[in-house]
Amino acid sequence: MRLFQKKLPQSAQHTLGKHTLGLTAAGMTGIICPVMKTPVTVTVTGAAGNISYSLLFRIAAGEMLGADQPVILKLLEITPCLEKLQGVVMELEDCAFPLVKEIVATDDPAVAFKDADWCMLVGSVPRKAGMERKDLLSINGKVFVGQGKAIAENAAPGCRVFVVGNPCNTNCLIALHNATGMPKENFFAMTMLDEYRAKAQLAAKAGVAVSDVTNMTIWGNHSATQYPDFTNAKICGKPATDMIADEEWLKGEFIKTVQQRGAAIIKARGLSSAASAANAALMTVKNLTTPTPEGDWYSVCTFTDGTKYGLPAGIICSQPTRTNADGTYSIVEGLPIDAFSREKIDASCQELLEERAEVLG
Ligand code: NAX
Repeated sequence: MRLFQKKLPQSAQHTLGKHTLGLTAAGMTGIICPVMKTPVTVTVTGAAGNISYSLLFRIAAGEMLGADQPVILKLLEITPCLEKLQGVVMELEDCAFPLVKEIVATDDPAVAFKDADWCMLVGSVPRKAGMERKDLLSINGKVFVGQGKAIAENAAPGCRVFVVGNPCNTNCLIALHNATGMPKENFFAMTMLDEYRAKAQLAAKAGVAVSDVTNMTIWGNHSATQYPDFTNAKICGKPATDMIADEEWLKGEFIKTVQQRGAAIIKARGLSSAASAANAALMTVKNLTTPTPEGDWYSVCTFTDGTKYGLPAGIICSQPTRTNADGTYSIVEGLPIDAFSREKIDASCQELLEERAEVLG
């Protein structure tokens, strides 16, 4: 195990704290520095990868947990990538982010997850040519078994786990099953990028700003079977289907574009989505920690109990979600599901059940 750790000296922390609060000359003017919040520990896996190269700097800048929230960053990588990770740590240091109180970089999950409040599981082994989906599930399954156990054994009470690394729904389910003693409600997987992709497509088609598109649900799996639900989406507060009369486009090209957007980006860029994925990861945590505006919701994958929308129990499935004033979250209930939507949602859930069957045991 190799580990490098940078803890800012007390005096530096003090100075940085004053910068955060905009009190640069407090000592000279006699202004008393307000007490800083207790740092939140954020663990990020796959920390030397593409998504993390955007994600870490935005967390450090306060864009995820707030501009007044200090953070301790714990970064996990596999041993061959530790040198690359050291370079990322050096760049983080060179940003002199006032909110960053400590950076730990390691290849030991027990060290990385120690006292973690948020575990952002970005790292996973990518699918290579000739690899079947079940091969990928099996390789990553082992990673998420180990990480689930290490989180349960080391993380802070109430820690929340958010999986980005693909296949993220099933990786999340594996971590959840191995994190003995942790509440199932504390496990999430990402479909926020798909939600944003869907909103952008609807906005472009309707000729409105993307912020005018609300109530967008991604149902099911973060895969090509996901269903972006235009039937319950709104544009400028009205049903999207009233604002976009082209039903053929909604049922065809729209869904396909959202489902295939990741592949289209790989084709165009030669690399998979990174900055947009980091943005979506950041916004998911922000949504989960901030009360949701009245009347709206967001998409995130959570553990199903089998009582809502006919979704099978025991999978990690994307659903319309709201964060309550007390910090808990609820699934939005009572949305109408027409026959077209039913078929799409069931197909994606079926895929999740198949993935679960493949990794059982
Ligand atoms: P990269 O390959 O650039 O980085 C992944 C990093 O994870 C590598 O540095 C690797 O060394 C590290 N890693 C592998 N196994 C690890 C382990 N056991 N512990 C710690 N680190 C480990 O991929 P990147 O572009 O950053 O994408 C990361 C993951 O996000 C991929 O699985 C990707 O498929 C997934 N995505 C998920 C999305 C979503 O919406 N849920 C969208 C974007 C992205 O495709």
